[in-house]
Amino acid sequence: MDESNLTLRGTVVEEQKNYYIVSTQQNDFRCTIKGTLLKKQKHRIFTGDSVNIRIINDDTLEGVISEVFPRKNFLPRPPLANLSQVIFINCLKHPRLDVEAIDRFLFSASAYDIEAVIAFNKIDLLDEDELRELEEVARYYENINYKTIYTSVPGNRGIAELIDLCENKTSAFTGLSGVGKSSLLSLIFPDIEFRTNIVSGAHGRGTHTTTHIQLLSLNKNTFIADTPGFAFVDVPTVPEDTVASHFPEIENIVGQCRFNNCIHDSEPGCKIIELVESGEIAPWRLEHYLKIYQDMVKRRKAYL
Ligand SMILES: Nc1nc2c(ncn2[C@@H]2O[C@H](COP(=O)(O)OP(=O)(O)O)[C@@H](O)[C@H]2O)c(=O)[nH]1
Ligand SMILES: [Mg+2]
Ligand SMILES: [Zn+2]
Repeated sequence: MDESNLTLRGTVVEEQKNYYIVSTQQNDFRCTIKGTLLKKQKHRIFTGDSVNIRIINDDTLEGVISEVFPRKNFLPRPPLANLSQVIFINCLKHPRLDVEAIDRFLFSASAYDIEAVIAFNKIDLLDEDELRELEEVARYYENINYKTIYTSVPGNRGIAELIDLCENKTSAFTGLSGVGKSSLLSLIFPDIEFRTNIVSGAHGRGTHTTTHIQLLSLNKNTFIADTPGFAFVDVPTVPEDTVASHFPEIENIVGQCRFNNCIHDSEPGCKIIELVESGEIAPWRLEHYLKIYQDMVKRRKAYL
């Protein structure tokens, strides 16, 4: 068959065994990779990659990926390229809110250079006191410039705002198992069936059912990925002296401690410890920063 000269720009939305699905402004095409590109590119092509494809057959919607554009960012686990943002779904109850998971997520997103949003789902389960407790946590993160959003699947609360937030972007929904990722996606994509988890057991945890990574298109410019429960459980390795730069409220007062190599552990004249004592910095934030810091020291020493 003759190859046409038509080239289209598109986004890889799914990786299959022997081909990729590429979404363009016109159609989705089933694409292989151009041989010379395969040899030239040491790295693979991933879901989220921005590519040019040459149309092989406009009727059967087949093409060949002829060019891969440089990535803006890359999330390794699960592999996703060019994310505009990651939305970390949480809830206060069922499962219980885990601020350490939030802080590890925020650190990772920052280290990967991906915008982070914190969503609090299942607000229908909360009484007034619990809602106030949640708002207090949310306000802390808002004050250090993170975007937060409240949602609940029953009653469709916050769903329009969530969709708005995703418009014209590539987003990944992530979060611990059972927080409601699949349920929220079902509301956004009513025609697609998502398997939802039953939260079970004493720890209120379910098991994740998402195994295949795929970008779902809300429209030609809006893509959303569901990610398995393990996404963001591991933090990436960075030099230990850069860990603080991923904690905005610590980064913000860098240079104000007595010692310029202060790691904000127990040094005298530490401004961060002072701000924790006066209630301006949350104790759990310093604790999670230090935990990641020590982890990075340990990782570096393991390589020596
Ligand atoms: N009450 C309440 N239950 C929810 C909400 N969202 C999800 N669920 C329930 O929580 C459980 C886990 O949801 P699922 O979407 O599978 O979570 P995932 O593991 O993050 O994909 C299911 O039983 C859902 O019906 C919500 O906003 N409110
Ligand atoms: Mg799920
Ligand atoms: Zn300090």
